[in-house]
Amino acid sequence: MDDPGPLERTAPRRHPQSEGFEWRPARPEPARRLSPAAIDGFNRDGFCVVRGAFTPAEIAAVAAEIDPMEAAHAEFARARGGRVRLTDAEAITFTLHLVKRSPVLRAFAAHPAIKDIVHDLIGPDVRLYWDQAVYKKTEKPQDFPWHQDNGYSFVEPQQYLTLWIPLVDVDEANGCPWIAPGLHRLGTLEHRPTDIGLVCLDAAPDAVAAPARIGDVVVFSSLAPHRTGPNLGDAVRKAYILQYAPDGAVVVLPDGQRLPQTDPDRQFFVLQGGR
Ligand SMILES: O=C(O)CCC(=O)C(=O)O
Repeated sequence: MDDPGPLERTAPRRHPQSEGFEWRPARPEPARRLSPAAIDGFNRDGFCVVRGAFTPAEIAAVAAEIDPMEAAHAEFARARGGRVRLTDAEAITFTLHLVKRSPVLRAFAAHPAIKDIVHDLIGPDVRLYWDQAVYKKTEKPQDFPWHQDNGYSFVEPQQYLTLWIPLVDVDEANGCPWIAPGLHRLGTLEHRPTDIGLVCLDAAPDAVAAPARIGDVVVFSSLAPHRTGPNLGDAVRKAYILQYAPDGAVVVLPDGQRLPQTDPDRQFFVLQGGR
């Protein structure tokens, strides 16, 4: 029998609000930064990797800014028994909304390379939707399981963009992202809660690893199922995650309420009329 392909084999289930979803391919005319191959790859697989978007000095400055805020967050969690929401101080920490506290990070969120990437994959009017640092510790190696970013809060339009920016070199050994290619075209999937996060797939036989070096950025759709593996290295795996949505995006609550995502302190424009 012919291989049925990734969509049928993993049998993910659609979120009820995503019935009828159709993927709108990115077709920038003209693109500012991404090659035609990167744009085709993004449309086909739900992700691409942009190499050398930032200098090592820029990433070092970002890490120096985040480190003390992450340390304070981990300490806050330890004072509460180690866990706060998804943060487990000795396994994985999620330090949120850093642009509110740091002019350096606020400026980085509108870096020229980022403006080009969001222009090419979203369009001319784009806001920062979310930012967080995710640090994976060595004490308790832990997966962060298969999920879509739109599985956490249901955003309309469902297609927004995650820039996963490594602050250290990452590979399969220290917890780089893995992506299940092609499934973004299904729209938002059903997720079930677990102790370590929401889960939309139990396995993804066609998953591809996205190793990346300092300066690179792993760019994926909010609809691309992804996970990160355990950090089996001997140093903290550090990433800064920036998410961008078209102006006008709303979070849709289960009761149908639509919440605008326009908090000026953290959901500011990075592109308006393409500039
Ligand atoms: O960086 C990680 O280890 C996981 C973070 C992630 O997948 C997310 O924040 O959506």
